[in-house]
Amino acid sequence: MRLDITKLPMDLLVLGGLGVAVMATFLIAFALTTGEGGVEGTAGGGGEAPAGPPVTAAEIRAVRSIRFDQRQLVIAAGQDVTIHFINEDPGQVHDFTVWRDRTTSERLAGTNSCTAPCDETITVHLPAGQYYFNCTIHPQQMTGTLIAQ
Ligand SMILES: [Cu+2]
Repeated sequence: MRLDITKLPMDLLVLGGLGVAVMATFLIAFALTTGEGGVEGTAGGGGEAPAGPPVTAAEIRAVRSIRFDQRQLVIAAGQDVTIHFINEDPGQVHDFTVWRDRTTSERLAGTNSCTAPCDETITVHLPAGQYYFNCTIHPQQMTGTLIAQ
């Protein structure tokens, strides 16, 4: 009887400790997720690229009105990467074109242009570095940086 009484609080303590640990993990994971969301929201300021596994399948959207949903796209370097371009800017013609740099003298890859709603897919294979992308229909309004790392 006495043994049971002393044992019970110990078990509860252990369980409680585990519960707190699980809760803490949850909170940390949540905080990290929220933090990343915030960074994405302010993308365009440039700077450090988000860490994580190499991105071999990226997605970028043309959205209302006449803009890309991202100013910076980070992909894996030195391997095939599929870029899925989704045009959801109603009635507008767009494409997604990758250039060596912002002089747009050397075109590296690009989708066909299409009128929303539509989508196109290309595969790129780029050495590590910083590149430039735009929509050739709206080369001033729709631009961004492509980072292969
Ligand atoms: Cu465009």
